[in-house]
Amino acid sequence: MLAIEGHNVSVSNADFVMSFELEPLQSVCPTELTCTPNNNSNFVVIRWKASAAGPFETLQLFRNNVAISPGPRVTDVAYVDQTPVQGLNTYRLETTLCGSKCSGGNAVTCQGEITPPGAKFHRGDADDNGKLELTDAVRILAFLFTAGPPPTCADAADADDNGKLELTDGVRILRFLFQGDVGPAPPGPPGDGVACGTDPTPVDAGTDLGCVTYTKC
Ligand SMILES: [Ca+2]
Ligand SMILES: [Ca+2]
Ligand SMILES: [Ca+2]
Repeated sequence: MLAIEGHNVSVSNADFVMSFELEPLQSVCPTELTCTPNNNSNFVVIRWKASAAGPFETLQLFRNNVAISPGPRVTDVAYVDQTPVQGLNTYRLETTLCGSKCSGGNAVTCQGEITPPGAKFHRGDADDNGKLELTDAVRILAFLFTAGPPPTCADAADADDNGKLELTDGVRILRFLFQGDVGPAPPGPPGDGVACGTDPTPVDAGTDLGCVTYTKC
């Protein structure tokens, strides 16, 4: 209830106008946290969007539940983690703004995976079935040209080991299968007793695509 006290008897209700203005509440938490691992150089780029309600009062980034120190500043919207662990890295961003803490279920999280070095695979087996077949070329071409699922072991799909997934990788497999041309690069394709191996052009050469999952070794 609003009461106005005074002695001016000439003032009536009509002399007062009361108006209301509603403003939408803005989230005080960061949003859109993303992690992008770089397997060539073993770092993870973490990005987020700040609150439109203003700069955070505190901001702490965690990796696998351990606070990163020194971490990003309160005004930052990105951070490069130069020392991620091999395997899965789970990042959590906790902040406070206007007295509200964005932690626990309100914190934003994301995951980035750094490929363990030295993962073994068969070159050319893009669909990870332990055989080199037409389907491997199809898997590569479908990924490149029809938005098919990516090969789980990119190094296996990189048939010519040039550090890129391209049309030439599918073509190399097809020519090997049907024309007897030179086969997939070392460690070589499955079959004929060829053993699994690691990528001979590894991380240090800057041409490693990584091999998240290869199950047939
Ligand atoms: Ca295959
Ligand atoms: Ca290639
Ligand atoms: Ca390579």
